[in-house]
Amino acid sequence: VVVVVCLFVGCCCCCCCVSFFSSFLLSSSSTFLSVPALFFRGRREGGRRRKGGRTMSSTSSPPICLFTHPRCPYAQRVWIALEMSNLTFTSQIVNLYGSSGFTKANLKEIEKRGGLSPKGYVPVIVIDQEVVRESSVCIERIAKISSEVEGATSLLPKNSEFAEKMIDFCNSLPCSSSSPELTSFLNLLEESLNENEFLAGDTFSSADACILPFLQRVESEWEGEGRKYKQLRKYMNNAHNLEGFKKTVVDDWWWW
Ligand SMILES: N[C@@H](CCC(=O)N[C@@H](CS)C(=O)NCC(=O)O)C(=O)O
Repeated sequence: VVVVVCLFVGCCCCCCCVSFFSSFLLSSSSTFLSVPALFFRGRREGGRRRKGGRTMSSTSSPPICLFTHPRCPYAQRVWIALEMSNLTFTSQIVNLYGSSGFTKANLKEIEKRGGLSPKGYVPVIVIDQEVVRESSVCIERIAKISSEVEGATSLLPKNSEFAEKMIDFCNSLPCSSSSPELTSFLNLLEESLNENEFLAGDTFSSADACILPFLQRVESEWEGEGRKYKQLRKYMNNAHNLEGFKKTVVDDWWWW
């Protein structure tokens, strides 16, 4: 009798539980379904997958305008970065030392509008409403944008610490086609190129964009150097075949 009563009570409890949970599931099914639905919607619309599996946001490119002069190595840095990143941009040549066309005074107006004290030096980039100057700062901004925009080629360096060190070193080089500082700079690059195809890793990065205009200005100095700078020579040969660099090389350039 006890066994029968227990079985009867147990069955009643199970039925109650099943009916309670099934009614709860039905009444709140939209909540249960909406969590994964939201999760997948966010992933599909807000992100794209990188090769390595990391998700990155895919924004559209902001309007970018480069204020430049084709002979300036600092402006060339930014031009190379924009070309190599495949970002869409417009450019305006600044007549730095004359009074016709778009002049230094016009550039200063742009800087003032962006809240900067006017200097009238190129390069300057305007990203949406934001005015940015100093070539290495511009390059850093472009590299970040290139890593976020759908369809752009990321210029973020694999070895960011080395890239930063090399860019700082390049920025502090004395203005001369031969100096002890330049020699140690070139030796460091040569060493890095023994390991990597590009200056700061196995892909073209902000470091290449920053340093190429300077290498281009001194590479003819290596002609009589015998077997020296073997990797650098190879690197420069490859660089001269890159469309994004080729476009920026002019016959008549300024030193830095
Ligand atoms: N440190 C600056 C240097 C820029 C610079 O020196 N630009 C030169 C042309 S290559 C310039 O605009 N000079 C204007 C002038 O001399 O009045 C950068 O990296 O952007």
